[in-house]
Amino acid sequence: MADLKALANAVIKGDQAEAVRLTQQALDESTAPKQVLDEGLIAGMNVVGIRFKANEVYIPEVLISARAMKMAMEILEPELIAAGVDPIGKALIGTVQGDLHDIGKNLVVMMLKGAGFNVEDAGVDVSPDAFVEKIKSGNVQIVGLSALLTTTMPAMDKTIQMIRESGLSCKVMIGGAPVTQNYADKIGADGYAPDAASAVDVAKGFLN
Ligand code: B1M
Repeated sequence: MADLKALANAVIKGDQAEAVRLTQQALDESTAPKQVLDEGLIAGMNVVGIRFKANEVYIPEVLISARAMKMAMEILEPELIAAGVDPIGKALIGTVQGDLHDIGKNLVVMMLKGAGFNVEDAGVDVSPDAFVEKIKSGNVQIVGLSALLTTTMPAMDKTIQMIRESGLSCKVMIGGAPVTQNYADKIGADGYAPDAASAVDVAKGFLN
């Protein structure tokens, strides 16, 4: 019987080799891919998210866990697709125009993937036009904008304006060190998250 608790623990500990081995073992034993995802990988990343929010673990540990999950996902993803398992939502995340900081944005991408979202990473220095184009072509429900510079925060405002003017119905959340809930309210963002784990809560809230 596949040990999905051990798989969750491997993700929590960031043990790549063990996460990959246990994922393969579960699949070899014909465990449903969705069960491997939910009770193994996502369960593990959930714990990491909770501990990160509580300051019990820090960014390096989160990155190591996310990497273990990513490696295991490489084996699991084709099986999930073959089994027709749908992601819980589609998100597009990028760092806004003029801004090259991507460490926080990458964490948000990883945590959302860990929570079962299909995430397109738009990269850095993404113009408002490029965001709109990607939303249109990608059937995106949730857009995440990251900014680390006070000078690039106005690009969030511009991007949201352009999304609204284009009549797109996606929800927009924003985040990044200089960003606040007040700023999110001011520019009409649908949500603000102070960290990557909270970004998952905000994104899930959009689906309800
Ligand atoms: Co830059 N930089 N940097 N930098 N840099 C800061 C941000 C700065 C505070 C340093 C300082 O002066 N004390 C300062 C900004 C000042 C300001 O505007 N308030 C600054 C500056 C000025 C600059 C340059 C202008 C420097 C120069 O060239 N003169 C330049 C700008 C380049 C550009 O973007 N156009 C620049 C360049 C760089 C590097 C390229 C060298 C490098 C970036 C490398 C990279 O990202 N690949 C860099 C770095 C590393 C930093 C610091 C040291 C670290 C940022 C970081 O990665 N933090 C930073 C100082 C600092 O913060 N101590 C600094 C860790 C990361 C996990 O945190 O991104 O905040 P953070 O993400 C958090 C949350 O904010 C949240 O979740 C994450 C954690 O859970 N979050 C979201 C982030 N995005 C989110 C999106 C969401 C939700 C939550 O929803 C969508």
